[in-house]
Amino acid sequence: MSGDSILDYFRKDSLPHIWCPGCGHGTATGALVRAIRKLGLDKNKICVVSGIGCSSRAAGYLDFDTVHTAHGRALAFATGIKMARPQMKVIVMTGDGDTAAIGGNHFIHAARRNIEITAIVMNNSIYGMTSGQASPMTPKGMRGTTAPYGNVERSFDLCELAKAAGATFVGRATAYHVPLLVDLIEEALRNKGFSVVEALVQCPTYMGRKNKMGDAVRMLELFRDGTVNVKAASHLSPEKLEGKILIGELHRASAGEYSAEYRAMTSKVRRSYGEFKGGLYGCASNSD
Ligand SMILES: Cc1ncc(C[n+]2csc(CCOP(=O)(O)OP(=O)(O)O)c2C)c(N)n1
Ligand code: SF4
Ligand SMILES: [Mg+2]
Repeated sequence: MSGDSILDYFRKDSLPHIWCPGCGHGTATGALVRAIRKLGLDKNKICVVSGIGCSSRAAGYLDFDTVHTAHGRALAFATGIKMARPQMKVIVMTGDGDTAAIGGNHFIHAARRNIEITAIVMNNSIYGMTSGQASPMTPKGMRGTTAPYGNVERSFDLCELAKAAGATFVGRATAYHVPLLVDLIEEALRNKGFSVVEALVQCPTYMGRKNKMGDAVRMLELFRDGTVNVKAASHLSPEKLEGKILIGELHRASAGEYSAEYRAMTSKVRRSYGEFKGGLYGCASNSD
C-alpha cells in the first residue's frame, strides 16, 4: 500500500515534531518520504531503523515499521532485520555522530558486506542532541562545546569512506538542494546493495550559534555557496574547486548483495547436508 499524500507517511499523532525551528532534519525526513512516494513502495514493507540523536528521532514520526535503537547501533539492528526479513526495504536514519563516531565500525562493515540497506546520514557536523559537542564531522577550526577555542581534530569525508569500504551507491546533497536529495534517496532505494546518502543539514541551535553562522536561512545559503555538483566539477579548475564540497551521485558499483549470498550459501549447505544424510542412510540400509 502506498500513500496518496505526504502526510499518509507520517504518524500524525506524533506531530508536531520537537526539532528546533530551522533544523534541517525535517527536510531530510521529508526527502525520504518523497522518494518513497515517487517509487510507490509498499508502506507495509518498509522498516526504518534509527540510532540516538536529534536526527534519529525521525523514525518516530514515520508511519512504517520503525525501530529506535541504541546510539551508533542502527546499522547492526538493520542488518539483523534485513537478514530475517529480506523482503523488507530497510532504511537507516542516522546522524553524523551516530554513524562516524560510536557507530563507525558498523558503518564500515555494512559497506564491506554490501547488505541491501539505505543509510541516510543527516550530517549537521555536530552532536545536536547532547548540546553541541564536536563530532568526527566537525571541520577543523570550527567550534563546539568540547572545542570552545576551535576543533583541533581533522574531520574526514564520510562518502569517501563508504566508497572505500565497499558501498555500491554513494551520494551527497544538502538541505538546500532538496530535489537532488530526493533523487539520490530514490536511486539509493533502487540499489540492490549498501547505499549511503549523506544529507548535509543545518543545526542552527548549536553548530550555527557556536560558529556565528547566522540563522537557518543563512546556513542554507552557505550550503548553496559551498558546494559544487560533481557533474559541473569536472569542468572547473582546481582553484575554483578549492574548499568546495562535492554533491550529487559520487559512486556506483556492482557487487553481490550480502543477505542474498548468505541465503544461497546456507541453502547449498542444507542441500549437501541432506545428500550427506541420505548417503549415510543409504549405507545403513546397504549393510542391513
Ligand atoms: C552509548 C551512548 N553514548 C553516548 C550517548 C549520548 N548521546 C546521545 S545522542 C549523541 C550524539 C548525537 O549526535 P548525532 O548522531 O550527530 O545526532 P544529532 O543529534 O546531531 O542529530 C550522544 C553522544 C548515548 N545516548 N549512548
Ligand atoms: S539541537 Fe540542532 S540538531 Fe537538534 S533539533 Fe535543534 S537544530 Fe536540530
Ligand atoms: Mg549531528
